[in-house]
Amino acid sequence: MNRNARILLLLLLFALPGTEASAAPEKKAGTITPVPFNEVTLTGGFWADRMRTELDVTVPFSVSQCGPAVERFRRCAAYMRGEETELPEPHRFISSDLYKVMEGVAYSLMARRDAKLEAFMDETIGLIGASQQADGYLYISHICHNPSIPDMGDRPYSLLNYSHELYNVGHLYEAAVAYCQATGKRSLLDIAIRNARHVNRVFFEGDPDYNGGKPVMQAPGHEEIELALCKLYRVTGDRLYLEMAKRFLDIRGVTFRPDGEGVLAPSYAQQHLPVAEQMKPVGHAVRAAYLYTAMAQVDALTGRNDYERALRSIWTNLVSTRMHITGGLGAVAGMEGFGAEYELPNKTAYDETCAAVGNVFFNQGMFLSSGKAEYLDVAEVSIFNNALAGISLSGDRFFYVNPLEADNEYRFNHGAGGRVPWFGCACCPPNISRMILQIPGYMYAYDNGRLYLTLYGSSRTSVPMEDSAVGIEQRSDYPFDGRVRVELTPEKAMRFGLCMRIPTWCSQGQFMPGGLYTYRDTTDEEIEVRVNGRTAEYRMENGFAVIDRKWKKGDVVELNLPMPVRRVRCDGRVEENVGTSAVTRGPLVYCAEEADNGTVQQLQLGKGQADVRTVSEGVLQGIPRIDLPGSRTGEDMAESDVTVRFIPYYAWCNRGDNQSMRIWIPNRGEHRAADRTEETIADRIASVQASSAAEGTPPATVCDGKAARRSDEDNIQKWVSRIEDRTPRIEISFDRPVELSAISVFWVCGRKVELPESWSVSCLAEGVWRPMELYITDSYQTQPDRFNVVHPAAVPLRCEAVRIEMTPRAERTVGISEIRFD
Ligand code: FUB
Ligand code: ZN
Repeated sequence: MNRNARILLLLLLFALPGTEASAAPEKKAGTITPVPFNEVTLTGGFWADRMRTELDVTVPFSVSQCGPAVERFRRCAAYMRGEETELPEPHRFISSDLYKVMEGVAYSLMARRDAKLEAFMDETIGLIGASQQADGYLYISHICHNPSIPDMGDRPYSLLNYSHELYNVGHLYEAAVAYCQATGKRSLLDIAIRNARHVNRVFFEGDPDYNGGKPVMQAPGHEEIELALCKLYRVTGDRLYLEMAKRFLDIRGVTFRPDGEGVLAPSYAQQHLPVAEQMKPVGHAVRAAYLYTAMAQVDALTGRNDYERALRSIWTNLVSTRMHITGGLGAVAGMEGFGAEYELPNKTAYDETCAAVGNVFFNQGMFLSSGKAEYLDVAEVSIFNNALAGISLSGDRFFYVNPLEADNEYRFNHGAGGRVPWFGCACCPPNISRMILQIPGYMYAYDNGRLYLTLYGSSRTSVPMEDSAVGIEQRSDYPFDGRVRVELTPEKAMRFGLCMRIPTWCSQGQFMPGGLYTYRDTTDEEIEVRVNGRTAEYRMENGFAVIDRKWKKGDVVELNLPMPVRRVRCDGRVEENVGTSAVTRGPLVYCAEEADNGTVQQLQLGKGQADVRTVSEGVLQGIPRIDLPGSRTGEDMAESDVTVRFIPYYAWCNRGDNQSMRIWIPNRGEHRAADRTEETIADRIASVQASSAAEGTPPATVCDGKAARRSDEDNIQKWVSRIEDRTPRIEISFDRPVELSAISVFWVCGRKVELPESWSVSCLAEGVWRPMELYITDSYQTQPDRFNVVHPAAVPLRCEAVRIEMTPRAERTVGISEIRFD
């Protein structure tokens, strides 16, 4: 189909374009329409570079990782045809990762046609369609009658809190909308619509084939379908989907409340209260962010304010007590979620990439329904820091976990201590990828008589204004440079308000809204606004500098947002950061990394001038780095003057793994409360016993605080089982009960010693040994050269002793260099 035919088809399909194509018949007053990302052309600078990497590397790479997920559909389709086939292994949500990759592929096709990628899409859609039941149901493990019953229930929708059935199809809807927009092909959209109608029947009307014909009326454990239904509504104009989204929101915490602990706790999946009554963020951060996004969208689309109070209260609590300076949500590992107020650890911070992406969606939704720039300020911080850190500069290595400090010991990122190509649970890579592809859609927006510049960067677009349009050509090196030049080309001279976002970071003495991160220093550099070369009058409204005038072709607006280097102080209630500073410049958070500084835990930050220069070579080429005066305290406690070099946080760990890195650096000469030596779990170990021990390998070495760097190092301190011991175990007792949130094991391998076939952990609590229930995304890994980390399902886990049981490979022993407790 040629471009014109496609455009015509799209116009017929979708009445009005929004961030996705939009046909919303009604809008809440004040609701703002974004210019869709496929109508904004990136013309250079930061985002054009990232987009190139996306299209050249990330999208094809992600497709190459989808083999197992596609294969499951191939087998399911064969099963549906009644062919003899090996059944797909049960998996709760690997299909959703594939759908997210497909969504990204669709966006990439809007930017650049690619016959190979389109063929991948069409073939995969064929398999998905052939896997779907005639009634619209789509979840491989139940269709193939081989569910893992503890995870999925014994029949469809019987374990909704855990199965992810509706989470998967939510991502399917998003992919379907995107592919139809990209190509005009309805194949995936038809599958999605068939499924959505089926879900409506089963959940809200009653279908004789499900739940004995009674409407299920239960909200899913992992939100996603709600926001996806909003999308489906926007593109089809069919109000049913909006009504479904609202019903799923309104039954949440009402018709069903789990009463367990950990992942089954009522608050874990935001089911503790009706959503309109939830005033603080709780539970799993990705779920929460998707929920809040959907609430903002449903309010906007229904023209109601049902959730406004809750959302404002949740948002305020987030930004003032529970958000890392990187825009990260879900500080607590193990539960992947929100901890207590001001519980914002650095090294053990979880801050899942998906949660940062969800934070962007949520804040974008809040801006669109309120017109307030402060939401974009948070979205921007989240994009440029936590979210972008989730993907390597090369575009094919990823972080799931985004700590604010790394040393060579704590192996964050699910035990890797660095970036990895993909994950067993691969929610994050396609999430950050699809977000980057949509970035142009965050740049411009409009409503009656107003044109908003929301995220700066070199780009070109045309914005509908009244009954005509305004062409815009923007040039800017943002976020590296705060100068923005905009040339307007209205079709005819017309009056409207040009609204330019003035970010919190350059206008309010703090880095972002909420008061958690205030500047230590002041600056007298001022924001400048010029029109056609002359200083212009503007008024501030909702965080935007508004210039109201009659605009004509060729008018040029220049905005200068000064970007001095700023030192940031964290609210004193975040204990770890007392006596430290972070360094920011514009919306970017900077960090010190080992590649430039040696071990960064030895550094202190001094006072004095910053030197900002653009890196001229290597992988960081083109990125401004910052040098600041500081000192190093060596192992002998002697202090020497040094220059501390900082790079943007998003760019860390691109020069080798296992780098030490730090955002919050102790201030030189200041006493740090957090430096007090606190008792650790390791200090409470009373005994270490093993079922056997090879000569010269005493069990106690596994808790001596010294881990090997490589599993096959010959002369490391280790414990090794004896060959005749076929059920080796090691038991660690504590002098009094401890609270565990993670257990990490560093395996040894060598000549006779091999990584175990399998292993497991049991805990002694109140005198009873029980197998430790693992957190959902965890499994007992046996990776060499790194800590293999497992988290209990409910954290913290209180216990008196821990037992690790291992199954050695045939004719081999097992060995451990170190076991660590957090
Ligand atoms: O449960 C699906 C996804 O896996 C979540 O969004 C992530 O946090 C991870 O738990
Ligand atoms: Zn994720």
